[in-house]
Amino acid sequence: MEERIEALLKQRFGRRISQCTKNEIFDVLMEITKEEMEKRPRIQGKKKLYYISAEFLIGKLLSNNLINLGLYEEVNEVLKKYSLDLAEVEEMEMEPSLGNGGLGRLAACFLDSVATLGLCGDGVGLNYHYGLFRQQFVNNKQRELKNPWISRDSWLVRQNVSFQVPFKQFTLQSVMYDIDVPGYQNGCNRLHLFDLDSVDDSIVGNDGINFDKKDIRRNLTLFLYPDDSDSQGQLLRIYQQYFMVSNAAQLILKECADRGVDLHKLDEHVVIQINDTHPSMVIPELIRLLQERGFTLDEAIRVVSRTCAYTNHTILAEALEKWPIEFLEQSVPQLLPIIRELDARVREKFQDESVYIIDAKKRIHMAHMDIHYGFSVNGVAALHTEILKNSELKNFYKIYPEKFNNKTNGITFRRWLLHCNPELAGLVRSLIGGGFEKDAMELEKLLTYRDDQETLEKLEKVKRKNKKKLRRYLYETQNLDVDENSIFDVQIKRLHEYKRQQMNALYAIYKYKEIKKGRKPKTPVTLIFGAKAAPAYTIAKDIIHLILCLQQLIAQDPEVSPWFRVIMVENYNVTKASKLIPAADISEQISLASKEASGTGNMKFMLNGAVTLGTEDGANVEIHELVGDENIYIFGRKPEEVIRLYDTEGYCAKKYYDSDPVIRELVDFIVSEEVMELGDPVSLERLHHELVSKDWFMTLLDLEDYIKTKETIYSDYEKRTEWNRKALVNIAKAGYFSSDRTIAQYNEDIWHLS
Ligand code: B1H
Repeated sequence: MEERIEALLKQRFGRRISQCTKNEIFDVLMEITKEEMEKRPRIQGKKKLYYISAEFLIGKLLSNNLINLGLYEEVNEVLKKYSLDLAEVEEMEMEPSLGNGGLGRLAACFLDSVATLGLCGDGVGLNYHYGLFRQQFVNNKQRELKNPWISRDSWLVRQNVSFQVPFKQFTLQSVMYDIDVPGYQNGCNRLHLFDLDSVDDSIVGNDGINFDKKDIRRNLTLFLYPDDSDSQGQLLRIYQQYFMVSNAAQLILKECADRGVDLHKLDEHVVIQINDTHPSMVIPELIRLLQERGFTLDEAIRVVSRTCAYTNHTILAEALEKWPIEFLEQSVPQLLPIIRELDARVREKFQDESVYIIDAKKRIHMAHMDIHYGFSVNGVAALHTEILKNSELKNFYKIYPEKFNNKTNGITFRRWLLHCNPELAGLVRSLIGGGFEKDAMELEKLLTYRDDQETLEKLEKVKRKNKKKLRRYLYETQNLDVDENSIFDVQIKRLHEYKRQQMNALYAIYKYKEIKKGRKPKTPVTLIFGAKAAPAYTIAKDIIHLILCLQQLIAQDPEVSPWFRVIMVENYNVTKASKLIPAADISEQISLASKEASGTGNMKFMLNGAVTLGTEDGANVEIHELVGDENIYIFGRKPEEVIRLYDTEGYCAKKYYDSDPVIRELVDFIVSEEVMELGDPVSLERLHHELVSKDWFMTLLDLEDYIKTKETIYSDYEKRTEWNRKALVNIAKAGYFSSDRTIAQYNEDIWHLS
């Protein structure tokens, strides 16, 4: 390895390792990694999975690829010899932020596990030139900057594959780029990202994220969509989605032709997983392409319906795509006769408007098309799937009970343990051997150490080291000064009202006031946030503004800051997650029960020995069942109660505000002189008004219980041995949340790949 690195550096830069910059070393390591992946066998199989997704939040790849190829240690040793640190070299990589959050990151974890299990399956998506915006804080507000990631060398390899994609006004010619996906100690699959040569990065201003959304040829793959809040954006989104699925469908048919597959038996050779409704147009598009190849409509519908499976990721109405027919008429009219026919067949069979594909307002319900014309519908956590069956999609469940199934989400332990927390991985290995690296369930062996004082102390030491590391990182990157001896209480995820960062902010106000009254915590607390808000989501941005104002208020107050700090990490992304999670003591999972389909951050924290403070929501329910009451802190209204409150319009925020003086004091502090002085009165007033008069996600309902539970958790932290045991049990029970388990279940129940 040393010779190989030396030789390449010499050839490319004419220098020795000791004389090279980290950038140059990164370039060469990327090249070696690419060569190695090239040598790995492509995973083959009679049947192949195509996982189509508008998002693949892959994050930085160098270290993960090295780990999966079994080269990480070797490379690390070579660099160490020259006093270089692989962790610093990997910082040189641009982060591909090709996803918004959990849904995109899940797709990336799944690709890792599909390859690791040796299953033949590729990802298909779009090659966005700019990832999700880069977030900057200016005057305690979020500012959005463009976020390029394709620079110098990249993992993308341009392929000789190109398709004609027909739109109403023009036909576009695509080009395919591939990123290799190496399995852990296994062969490679691929991620195919489609693009256009005509896309023009320069139409975006230097820092801005605004551009002419009508110029499709030049902007089709420029941006990942951070939301779909304006209708011009929506039309562009339809162009993106059709471009994605038409390419996917043509790729599938081309690969079938190459393999000599009889298309009448497509379902024996291909399975398509539709990741949320963003790729749903693949159904009518495949039908259309099969008709072009001589299929009757009946034949085409039959075989496509046996090939496509749909995953639902949310019950939030605003995220369930319903496209106005006229949008498709303007962009992809060729699909409309097919969609109309699909709808007509539904109407013929079922006299129930709620299951129609086209509704009375002439909107196409993408999920409805998936359910009628796919063979599988899955939710992403047990509770979520039950809610789909019993309320959101209950009329579909009545028709097709056999299609519904649950696949609780998972995470790849290669990235979220081995790579992000080498200290912990090392400790675990020394205790139970390396078997857990292939079979995550072996982590349960840790339970034999639950009463072993020495092990519990070692665990605490690992956490301390990780906190120290994070402290240094936050100081170097954001000039933030955190107390490494404090409790790290962390909430990192997209900013959304249903996730209730505002409730955590109200707790911060409570704590601030307590300390002002002289009631100091035994151990200081650092409350850490990280979150991006969709640029057009006003209230979400107001919440960020409040948190940043509180951060400043407390930092400036010498009576409070030694005991309590609020910190908001700028530009939260996959890289930052991998540094924050290993250092966390408390994992905040406080969504309004029934609203978070699954969550996957909750699993990452658990695996790294943080204790969950959460509602009975999403996968928290399953975490609770696994670790038991003693090892988790559950609070708040249960999902059934919340659903009932929505059904009966039984929640009124104003009542809580008026009748409870504690709640009123905390909420009113948002518009107090102290805070208004630091911030923008318009934004703070708007947030205050929202909480008092609307509060769609019932913050005030759970606030009291939340505060009480948080006080309990902080005081329990003082009992060090018991706390460390909770951490140990959480790690030991995390094996279930390996995405290897999730993918094995997808394969067993849905895909049936050999
Ligand atoms: C999830 C989304 C999502 N559910 C629309 N839905 C988007 C919807 O750009 N858009 O229009 C983007 C994303 N994301 C998340 O999926 C759930 O909220 C999480 O609970 C879940 O863990 C994750 C993975 O299943």
